Amino acid sequence: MLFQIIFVCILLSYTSAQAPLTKQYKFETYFKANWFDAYLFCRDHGMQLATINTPEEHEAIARNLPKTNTYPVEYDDYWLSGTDLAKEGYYKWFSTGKAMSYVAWELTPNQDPYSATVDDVEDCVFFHGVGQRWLSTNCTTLNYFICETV
Ligand SMILES: [Ca+2]
Repeated sequence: MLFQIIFVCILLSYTSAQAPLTKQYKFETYFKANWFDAYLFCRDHGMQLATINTPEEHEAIARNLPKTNTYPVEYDDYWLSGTDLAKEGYYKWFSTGKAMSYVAWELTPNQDPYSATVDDVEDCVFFHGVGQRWLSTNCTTLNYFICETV
């Protein structure tokens, strides 16, 4: 009996540590939606708008991003659930309520690390298909989006 309890505990901790590898994504490319509709669509389908918590999750999305255009701009942009709508400059994952433990912002030349992400217009985070990094833009922009398993 004691052995069984210990085994279950080890199994649970192993499963927890490996959680990012079991996450499944749905790249929604049938239609574009604003950030709010994207969030609602994912929830309505038993999933949540994607979060990226580790470099491995970032790579998994980058590797599997659908090519929706033809060369040279093959990749569109995809909403993630990051936003600073609640508090300017403090980006969190709206799907989980968690602060960003890992970030992969894309900065263009001449932008300092903060000017790109702190304003009251560009409040929602998307995965920039061409740059393979994150940017923020107006939440009413129409984009494809990524749902993930809860
Ligand atoms: Ca903002």
